[in-house]
Amino acid sequence: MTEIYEAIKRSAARIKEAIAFDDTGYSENINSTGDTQLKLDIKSDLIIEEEFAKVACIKEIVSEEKEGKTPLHGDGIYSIGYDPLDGSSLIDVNLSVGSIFGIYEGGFAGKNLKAAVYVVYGPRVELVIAHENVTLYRLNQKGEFVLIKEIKLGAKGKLNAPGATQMGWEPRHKALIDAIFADGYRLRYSGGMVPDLHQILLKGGGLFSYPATSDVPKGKLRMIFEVFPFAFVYEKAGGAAIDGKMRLLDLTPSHPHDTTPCFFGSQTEIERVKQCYAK
Ligand code: P6P
Repeated sequence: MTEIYEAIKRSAARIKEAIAFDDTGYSENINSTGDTQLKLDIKSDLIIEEEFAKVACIKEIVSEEKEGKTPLHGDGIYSIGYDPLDGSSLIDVNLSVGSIFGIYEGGFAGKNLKAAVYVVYGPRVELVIAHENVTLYRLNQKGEFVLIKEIKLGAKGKLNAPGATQMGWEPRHKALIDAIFADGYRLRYSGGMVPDLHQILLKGGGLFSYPATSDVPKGKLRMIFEVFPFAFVYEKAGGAAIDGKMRLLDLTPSHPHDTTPCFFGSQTEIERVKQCYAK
């Protein structure tokens, strides 16, 4: 697993440079989700694939930017699902974006996730590794990721990150979000999953939601590349992650790009979601 973490660190340092200085324009390509790819999406994906190709324990990879799986090493044991540059459309307004990695053994089901890693490209570049626990690293002037601290979620937080188009929310979802704000929670939502979830983790807790809506009845966020890795991070940090009823890591996608409604948060907030969606 260490070799995988080192490949991710090398990729992060290269992607940081690309974000800072490369062209942020659109390519001619459309990805499997139907998004027009930024040149940076393609470059970030190529960087990660190049670095993972050097790691013998990786059997296959699947990227949000590609339709299917890419085999790497026949004797490898790990399958990696990743989103190379999540929220990349925020780069041209200079907001933080991220890379997300799920490290699976035995296929891309939530139950097979063995570790999760994400990188935040913000005012500073930070990297979080979730294995037995959740640990924060920061890129220093020498290009090294140095250990900062372990991350733990409080039982109850203060931040609320309500995703998706509000006019598409179910009435019970709108009532839940309104009630949480009525309890004094602060709105923290940038439209970038990585910085939004990172902020809740570092600020002690709260709720991030991307529910089923009338326009995306199965949610927008992808199970393998986005949802499962962050569900793993939140659970290892002492929080919880559900689809409204079920634990997210108990789900199995039928297609690599399957999406699901998702709620990540401290235990108290997730209990409120369960009560809301039990009705
Ligand atoms: P909305 C970015 O495009 C992304 O995939 C996630 O990073 C983010 O959480 C979500 O979409 C934002 O979606 O519909 O709230 O703008």
